[in-house]
Amino acid sequence: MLKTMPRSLSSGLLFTSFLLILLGAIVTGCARTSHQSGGLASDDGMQMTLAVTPDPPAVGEATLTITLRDANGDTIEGANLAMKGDMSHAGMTAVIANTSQSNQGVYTVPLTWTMAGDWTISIVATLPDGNIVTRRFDLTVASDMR
Ligand SMILES: [Cu+2]
Repeated sequence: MLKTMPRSLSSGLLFTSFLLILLGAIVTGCARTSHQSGGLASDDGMQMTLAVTPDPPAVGEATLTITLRDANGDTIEGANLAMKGDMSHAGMTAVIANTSQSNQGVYTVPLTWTMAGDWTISIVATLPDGNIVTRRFDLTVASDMR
């Protein structure tokens, strides 16, 4: 059937299909990200949850508590976590934190919210076996009213 179409039309259809597939991938990716805060397992089977104190977050010092579990629900010790907090606007300096200190799979690390607004926290965990688990968490930081 494609053979009977003019060349430009068939390549146009191919390109449209490609765009649709790409769009589908992006939408799926976003949907997956939005579930991360609930600590659901992703494709890799690993579970990473993030808790922030104080909660709700406000400008100033904070503590991130990250829990790592494998596909069996067992806690993962000995991982190295690299965290990056960023906002979507231009000129923002990202906040960086690292830790490899954990207690039964629970990692805590201090961090300072430098600005009120919507933040994205990217966490890259390098597991003892060399596997890497990456998650993103979105949260909103309030201005400090204390
Ligand atoms: Cu900012």
